[in-house]
Amino acid sequence: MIDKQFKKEAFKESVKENVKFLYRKKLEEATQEQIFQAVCYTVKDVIIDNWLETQNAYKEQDPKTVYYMSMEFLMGRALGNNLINLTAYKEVKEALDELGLDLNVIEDQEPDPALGNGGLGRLAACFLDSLATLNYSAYGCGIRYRYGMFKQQIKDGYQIEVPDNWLKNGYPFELRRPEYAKEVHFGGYVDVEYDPATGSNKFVHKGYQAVKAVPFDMPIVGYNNKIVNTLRIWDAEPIVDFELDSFDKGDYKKAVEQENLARNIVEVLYPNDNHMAGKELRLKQQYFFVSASLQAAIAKYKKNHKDIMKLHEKVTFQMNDTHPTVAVAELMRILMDEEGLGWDDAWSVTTKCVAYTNHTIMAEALEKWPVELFSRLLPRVYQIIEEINRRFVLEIQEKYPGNYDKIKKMAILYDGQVKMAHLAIVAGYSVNGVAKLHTEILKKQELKDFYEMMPEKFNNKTNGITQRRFLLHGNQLLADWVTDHIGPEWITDLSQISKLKVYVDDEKAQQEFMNIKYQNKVRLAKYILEHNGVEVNPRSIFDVQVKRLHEYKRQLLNILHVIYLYDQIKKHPEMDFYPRTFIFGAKASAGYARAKKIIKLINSVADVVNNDASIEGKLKVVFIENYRVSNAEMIFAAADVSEQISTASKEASGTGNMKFMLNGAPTLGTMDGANVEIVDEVGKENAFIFGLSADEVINYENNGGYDPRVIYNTDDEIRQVLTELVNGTFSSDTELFRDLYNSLLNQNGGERADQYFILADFRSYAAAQKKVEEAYKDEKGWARMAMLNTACAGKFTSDRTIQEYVDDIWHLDKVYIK
Ligand code: 26Y
Repeated sequence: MIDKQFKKEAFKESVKENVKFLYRKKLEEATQEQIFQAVCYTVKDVIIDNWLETQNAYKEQDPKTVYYMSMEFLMGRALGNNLINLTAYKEVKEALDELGLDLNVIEDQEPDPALGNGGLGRLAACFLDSLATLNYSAYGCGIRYRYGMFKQQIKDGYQIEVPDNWLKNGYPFELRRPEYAKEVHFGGYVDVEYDPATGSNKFVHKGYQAVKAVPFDMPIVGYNNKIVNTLRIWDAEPIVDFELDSFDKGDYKKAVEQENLARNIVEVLYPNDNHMAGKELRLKQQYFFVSASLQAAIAKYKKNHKDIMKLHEKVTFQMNDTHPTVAVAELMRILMDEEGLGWDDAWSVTTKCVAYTNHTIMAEALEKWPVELFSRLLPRVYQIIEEINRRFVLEIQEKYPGNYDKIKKMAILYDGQVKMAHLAIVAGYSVNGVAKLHTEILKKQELKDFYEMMPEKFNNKTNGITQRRFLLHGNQLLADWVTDHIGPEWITDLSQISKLKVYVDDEKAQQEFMNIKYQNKVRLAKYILEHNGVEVNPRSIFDVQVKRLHEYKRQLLNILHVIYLYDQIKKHPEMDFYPRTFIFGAKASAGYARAKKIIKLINSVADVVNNDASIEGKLKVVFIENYRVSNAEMIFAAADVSEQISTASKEASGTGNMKFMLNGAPTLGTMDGANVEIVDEVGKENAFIFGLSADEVINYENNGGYDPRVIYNTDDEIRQVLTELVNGTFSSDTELFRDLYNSLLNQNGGERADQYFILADFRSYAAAQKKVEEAYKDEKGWARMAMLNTACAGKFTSDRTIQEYVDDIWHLDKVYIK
């Protein structure tokens, strides 16, 4: 099904027209960036028609709609993905070829819209793709940050953060919708006024600062189904224009403040992943987009529905972690103060409309706001939270009379803090974790008291990824090969991919599969040479760890093991060693000193190892600068080994693990997050599992930790590796890595020695790595294992995840476009 606009001749004409129209140039005179814009406008033209039709169909069929509320949408580039989902990629590629243009080069002109940090933001993006593809009415609701995730440069081995001005040249796929602007209010105070109309008191918010929220819509194209949904991201504008003469002095000051407030609110994405900083501006961002989104959703509902008490029949709000949880109180406020409902009615509607997804058990990621800050910034909303809390505490007391410990552990307001997770759980009609193990840990540990009190709310939704971006677009060679063998159904029904299992022992298929992997490795090697100046051998094992840098993800374990291998090769030059390339990619939060030190260590080890001629290129270490969605697609396609080595119990799910698996890279990992389910699907003989279990880790933690010094004192090789951190092997400054060294051996304040169990797992990791090497030497065995990973990845499509959300939580209706 090819839209008529994608007939080659028409397409070529349209691109030329757009270049002329936009830039007053002929095609030959245009820059690649200008051609990119022109191509996007041609594509957008097709999308707009489908977008209109979809929204008309929604109006007619009136399906229930999910609003996916998220501070982050890590979309990645849209052009290639849109062409893929319009099933026009190949035609457009050929048409551009005929114009002497290279689609890859044009795609490379697009900035990565990086309005997210990592897993949580990318999950939101995959969900939008699946919702549209599965014919569900959905909005993504977020913030149009002027600056997304920073660009990472590596200078002298250190991370430098460079602002990401992604809107610099204008983003061709967005649409400004000023007619849907909403006002959002901050600060001020609440007055109680007698309302003669109702004969009761009402609460009036006064003396606030106002900001105008202006939506920008981005099209979310479903795969081959004409559906186009909307990602609505909000920009902030000042409400008052500067008409100086119309202001007295007080208003002038206020006007300046409102102008500044608007300018600051959407300025930048906080680059913290799994770490709460507690900044006032962050709470402003949260309330800003939540309030605007709720107002818009309710206005839309009211256009063709009279009874606000039935809101939940047409609308559901999914809160992506606690970041948008102020939605609970804001919805209550709108229902009471603007729609005139009483408390009980408003609560009844709210608790049928909001649901909450938890993405982490890391204590430092839990959002808690000081009451002082919260009540000053959002006085009316805070008042409502107080009342929600008062009623909930009564419920606790009724259920557990005299048990004050329960109140301490579960209250929303406690110790001068607003606990956002508690608010989300109390109001949410569903609370879900993101992998089986994670949900079990929530129920048995982190949220135990809540689970005991309201078990019916808790459920699991194991994460997934979209195969359209991470196989069809990212690995076109493999995608074509899969389609040649089992047909194209896998594109919208990934369970079909299990049909590849019949080929895993077929030698021809094995060779083709591994040959594709080789070509993808050559492509990555070229990228590495261009971007890092390092030559890597595509015949070596590509062992890859790409993800945010965090201590719990244990990049440090990986690099310490590289040092260990280096020592081994130096000590036993004659030893059998299969060439290995260790590839890292990771951004560290700007303020996370230890994470940044780990980046420096990786680069320092790379410098020494890559330049040591005596090891004859057996070992290479590469740190890929500025890891992001666009280069991720290429990296997954080229990986032989997927490093998923978090301390068991710490990684809620992981989604990179699924992308590697789909692209035929076996997992080297701990029994953590979704790794557990990957092993369930592929079999543990087709993965390399090591390390403490989640239970063991939790057990140690509940009993005072463990003593890494015992290992240090008894294992000479481990001691040698650690010593090299501080003896000048990797830096002439022997103090440079002292903090890393100390973190592994010494308790520091409240922080235990080696709190992420790196030494505890080291030997088991090294043994698993040895098994990887042995397995890789067996070419056929490896090909079989790699193919099985692809063939068993069916469960990990976000289409499956979304269908589970629909069946168990959202209950949406399918809509078809004629
Ligand atoms: C509080 C704030 C600073 C904050 C900001 C970002 C807290 C957390 C985050 C991001 C969390 C995140 O990305 N979590 C990841 O979510 C993925 C999708 O569910 C999981 O696969 C992954 O294990 C989890 O770490």
